[in-house]
Amino acid sequence: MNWKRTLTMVGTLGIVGQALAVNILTNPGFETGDMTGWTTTMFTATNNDAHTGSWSTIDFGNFSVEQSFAPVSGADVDEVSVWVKQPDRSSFFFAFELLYSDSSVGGGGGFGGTTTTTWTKFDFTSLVDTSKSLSGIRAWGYTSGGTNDVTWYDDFVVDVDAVPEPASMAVLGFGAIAMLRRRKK
Ligand SMILES: [Ca+2]
Repeated sequence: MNWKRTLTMVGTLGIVGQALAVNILTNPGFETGDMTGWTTTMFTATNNDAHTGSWSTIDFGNFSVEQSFAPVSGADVDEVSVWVKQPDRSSFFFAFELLYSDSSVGGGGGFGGTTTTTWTKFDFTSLVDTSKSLSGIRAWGYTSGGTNDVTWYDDFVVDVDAVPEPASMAVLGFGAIAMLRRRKK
């Protein structure tokens, strides 16, 4: 090991640390071909349409699909989003809930957009309460008295900062330098 190599390593680790955000959801795009990881009464996996891959989830009516996970600090959440299609409507109408470890529920419904016949991304990151721990998400279909009331979802995302974070990587880097200094003596 020499100084140049060590500094290069520290620099590389810093960049990697910043880029590491991991989707913590199980089966977020339903590519298992079933509802593995999800809790739902009426949503089913289908390969009739998908945003990416071959599979998505679909329901007819006002039912929910949810996934719970080990609580993560809201401050560490980089993105919460999903792709939606509601082809029977002229504007989107669904609810998306953020489930916290203290049993409170955030998020909301009545989202805009007029391209209901194409897959559209909705991002809920700004709704995440950074003072709480997020432990699940829940998305809803709708009922408006129509014939189908179809809601499709695909590619759910709950991106969370992976550990170690950039700050702790920097500490590790300084630790390595300190160790080298000690060795040189
Ligand atoms: Ca998919």
